[in-house]
Amino acid sequence: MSRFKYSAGPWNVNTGADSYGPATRDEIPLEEKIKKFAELGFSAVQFHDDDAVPNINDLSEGDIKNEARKLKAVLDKYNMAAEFVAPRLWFNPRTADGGYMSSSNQDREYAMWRSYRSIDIANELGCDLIVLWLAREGTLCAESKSPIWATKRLVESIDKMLEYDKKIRIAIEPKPNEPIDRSLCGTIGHALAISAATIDPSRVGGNVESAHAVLAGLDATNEMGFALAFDKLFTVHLNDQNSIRFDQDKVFGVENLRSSFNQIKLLCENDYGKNGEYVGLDVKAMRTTKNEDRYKHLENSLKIAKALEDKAMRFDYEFQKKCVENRDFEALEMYVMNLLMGLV
Ligand code: XLS
Ligand code: MG
Repeated sequence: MSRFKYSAGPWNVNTGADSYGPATRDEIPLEEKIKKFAELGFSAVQFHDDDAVPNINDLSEGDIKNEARKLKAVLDKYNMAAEFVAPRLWFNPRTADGGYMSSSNQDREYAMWRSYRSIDIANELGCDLIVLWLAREGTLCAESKSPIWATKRLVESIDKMLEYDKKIRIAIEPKPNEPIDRSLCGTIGHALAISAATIDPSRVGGNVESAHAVLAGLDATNEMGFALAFDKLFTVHLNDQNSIRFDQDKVFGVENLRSSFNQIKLLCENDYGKNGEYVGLDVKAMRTTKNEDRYKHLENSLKIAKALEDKAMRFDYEFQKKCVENRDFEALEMYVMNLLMGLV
């Protein structure tokens, strides 16, 4: 039995296409993914605006709400909740130079249109959380925009969302680079500074993704802990990452098991989920994975997360206290290794 409610996104089950080659697996209809997520033990689905409402750019505001309502019926059929909606601001030609930080007024307006529609969709799906993964917010050419100007545009855009809907909450998902060269909001510290500058900081927090923290050269547990210290960890994206390179979204725990354990332990210790937060996974299958195995990475991530929950429950806090008093961190570290290796 898990103490958490887990969620996954439809993009977590993809075709395997990457920047270097075409699909290696078939596309799966959304309803089939939702059904399978429910079977695997997930409680909620994470959505991009256009996962929820395909062809969103061609539809009117009314039609978008109608489509979202249809999706809500599908979610209800499988007893699944929607966790959040994230405007996918990195795919459209109008966001080539970013969304909220684009140098073009018109393109910034388009980014706001997508953000308002995401809020409308969230309302129809019965969730109050918008995730902003700021994919193209920053610079490709360092001299192309002022970081001060761009940062202020982000605050302004979030303020507009907060004004548009008095209940909606925003979780910034920081990432230091990729696809942008230099992000302007690369860590949870940046996200919380942005939060503090908005008209309602209580409704702006973060979504810490394990892999993104690694890409920033930081520790995912401490990033999550930093947000928790200010009640700002609105959600998490658990996954794993082999050092500082392209974003890998690996199965949770397969690269940095000790860090993954500490992430789960932190969430357990702080009663994460008490305000309804989900433990989100954001994992990708390897490109080599065949059609018949295309949910395995999600299944495995869930198994590992739950196994680490068990380990966290068994953590010997008395022993830890003694080690800290004696400043015997060698013993403490070895205890953690033994725990993870199944030797205690
Ligand atoms: C990509 C992000 C993305 C967000 C949702 O790196 O992790 O998947 O979580 O927009
Ligand atoms: Mg993510």
